[in-house]
Amino acid sequence: MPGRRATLLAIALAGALPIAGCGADAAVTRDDAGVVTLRLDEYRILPQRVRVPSGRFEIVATNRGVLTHNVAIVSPGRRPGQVEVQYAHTATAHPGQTVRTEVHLKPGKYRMVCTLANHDNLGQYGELIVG
Ligand SMILES: [Cu+2]
Repeated sequence: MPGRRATLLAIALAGALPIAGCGADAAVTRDDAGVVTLRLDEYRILPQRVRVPSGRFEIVATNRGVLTHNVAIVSPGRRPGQVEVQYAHTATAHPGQTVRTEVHLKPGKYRMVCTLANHDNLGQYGELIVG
């Protein structure tokens, strides 16, 4: 069955390719210079799932929205009233601005959130997987 072989090859190739944007799998989005580039708008952090190798990296976030936004890296498992550990955060980015912060995290799962107003509750968050 030649068709079956081609299908299996296509599946293997799809699995090997990094997926940009908010696909089902977290993409490796750190470039060779150790920079993770994010896009902010109402009310999203894109890509929504980011996977990076452990170690130091830099988050560079550009605000493409019409409101101000930022990005903070916080501990996972947020519940109402629970205090989160904040590992890093950018300055506030006005529309069109790019802000950055350096991060050095142990392997694990973290949340990326906008800490302004109730943007997190409106969906402006993502998942960061380190290691
Ligand atoms: Cu925001």
